Order: sequence, then C-alpha cells, then structure tokens
Amino acid sequence: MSANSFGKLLTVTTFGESHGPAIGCVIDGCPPGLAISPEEFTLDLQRRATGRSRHTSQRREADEVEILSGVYEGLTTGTPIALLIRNTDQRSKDYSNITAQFRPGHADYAYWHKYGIRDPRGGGRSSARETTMRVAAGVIAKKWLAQRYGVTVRGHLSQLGEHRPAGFDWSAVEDNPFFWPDAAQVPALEAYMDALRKSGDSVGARVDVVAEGVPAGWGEPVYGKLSAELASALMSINAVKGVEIGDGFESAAQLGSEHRDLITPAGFASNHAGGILGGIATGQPIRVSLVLKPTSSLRLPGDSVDVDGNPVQVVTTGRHDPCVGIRATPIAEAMVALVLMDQALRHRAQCGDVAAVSPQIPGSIDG
Ligand code: EPS
Repeated sequence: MSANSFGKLLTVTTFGESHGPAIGCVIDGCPPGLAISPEEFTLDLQRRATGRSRHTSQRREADEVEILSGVYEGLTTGTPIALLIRNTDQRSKDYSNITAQFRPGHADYAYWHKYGIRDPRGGGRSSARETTMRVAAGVIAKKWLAQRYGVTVRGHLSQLGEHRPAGFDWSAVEDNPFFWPDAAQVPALEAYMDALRKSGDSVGARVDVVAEGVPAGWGEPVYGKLSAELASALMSINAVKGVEIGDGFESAAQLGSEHRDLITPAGFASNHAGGILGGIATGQPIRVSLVLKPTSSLRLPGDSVDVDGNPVQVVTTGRHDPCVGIRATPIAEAMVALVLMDQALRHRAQCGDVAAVSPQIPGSIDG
C-alpha cells in the first residue's frame, strides 16, 4: 500500500498538492451518529493557516471545508467521510527558477530520485499545505474523543530557536501568534522573528502536546504500541526531526529510582513515562514533544546542483514560513487525536468486554 493513509480501524487518506486545484482527505471508520458541520472545522484550520500573522507565510487560503460524503442531516453515517478544500491562492511563478534545481535541505532532491518526476510548484505533495487535511480530520477525532470519553488534546510551542518559556499558563497559549505559554515573553519573540525574517533565514522549534483523560488500556503491544504509533504519526509531519514521549531523551541521564513513577492509592506521584507503560496508556496525561527543523526554503543563496548535476546557487523566492514550527501546534494535536481515536476503537473491539480487574487509580495524586 502506498503511504498516503494511516490508522487501522480509523483510517485517514490525504490527497492533493500545494498548487493543484484542491486538497482533501477520506476518513474511514468513524462511528455513526457524530454531529459534524463544515463550520466546526474553521477554528482549528484558522489556528494552522498561513497569513494569520506576519510571522508565517503570507499565502492567503480560505481553507473552507466541503463535506462530500459520510454525513447526512448533520450526523456521520459510518460511511467514508470525504472532505475537500479548494486551493485559491497559488502563485506558481515563484517556483519557475527552481523547477530544475534542488533546494538544499528540502525534499526536492529525494522526491526526484524516488519518482523521476515531481510537481515543483509550492513543493507539490511535500508541501506543508498537506497538513491542512490532517487538522481537518483531527477535528472529528477531537470531537469524538471529547464526547465519548472526555479526552482533551492540546498543545503549545515549547521552544523557538534558543527561546524557552520562563513561565507557563495554558490561558496565554491561544492569545499570541506563537502558541506560547508565557505572555510576558511574546514581545521578545516578535522582535526576534522580525529580525530573523529580515535576515532571510529560518529557525527550528519544539512543540509539546498533552492528552488528558485517556483511560488506562489504550494501545496495543507489541507492534501497535501507543508510543510507537504516536511517534510515527508525529514524525510524518513535514520538517519533524525528533519525537519524545514523557521525559524522552532526558531519560538517558536518569536513574531508575528517579524515572519510575511511584504509584499510590491516591494516584501516580509523577509522570516521567508520559502516560504510557508497555505501549499502553496508564490513565495519566499523555505527554509528547516534537522538534521541527528550520524551513529549508530560504532567499539566502545556497550551494546545490540542478537536475543535470551542474553546480548552482539556489535562491528561493515566494512566501515561506521563517519558522514552520510556529504553525505546527494544531497539526501535532490533530495527529495525536487521530492516533488516540484509532486506538480507542481498537481497544473497544478487542477488550470491550474485559471487566475491571482492580480499582483504577487517578492519573495524578491530585486527581
Ligand atoms: C510551503 C510553502 C508556502 C506556504 C505553504 C507551505 O507555499 P507557497 O509558496 O505556495 O506560498 O505558504 O503553506 C501553506 C500554503 C499552508 O496552507 O500550510 C512549503 O514549502 O511547505
């Protein structure tokens, strides 16, 4: 199977190119009876969209969802849900100079050597435009998880270049263009991004996502571990170079006596594991983190070759993000929600009849 689909009981297939007529997805396996309307996609699509602040690409897409199938009189029917978004603001001439060149650090070179043909306009299928449909599909997963199990999935930026949050407040996250949890630092980030954009360079970022209310038991050992499927889903997002679960790579420096999460009748005493043990949810918050590399499309000249192997200096014009990570929070939330919904359906299918075996303790000591 070609890898434009993911999931087992809830599958998502995306299609479309950045400068093609439309992008879309087919979501198969959603249970019937979930109320969904085109307007419900707007909030998350706007959170992800370009052109909402001066710190992202200035391409302006309407990102209006058309529901083509799978919904009747406002309710999912259990049949495949097809969603379509028409592209309206392509500017393909920005790419005419680099049609036969490979941008250093970009997927151009790898796509060319794999397929022997590529759509260079806006990066074609390798464009971050594709992530729009993940967010649209994620809206359905978030809603189903919240209604059916009370699960919430939310994220924030946790690093922008060398900048890290000094304080933390969830209520600040949606009030600035960076999904940044410390409002006091936002002016400094604005100044940093303005200078970076003027310099023509780009920078990396880190995003944290937390899923709360996930019941103990979701996740399938051994090849369908919740941790493995989250990592796979998050690594499939454009520009992602690393994923951590819980303490992640910090665990290498920890002792077992530090890392283990002690269990008391009142709840877990800590959450170094990130809410997953043995690939199965423990009932604690699921904590994941992902790192996105700096955008490779730069107007600063860089050495490369053309399709004939001749040396060239590549200069990218166009409307690129100086930090693609700034828009990644809703994408990461969507991928986490889609993995969790798939795992919830799989858990229900195999273990729906398993009786409670012992009291389930709260996810944390304070409940
Ligand atoms: C992108 C390059 C830019 C971004 C695009 C992602 O495309 P263009 O050059 O056509 O403006 O605008 O992002 C989106 C359109 C989007 O909706 O995310 C890239 O190379 O990944």
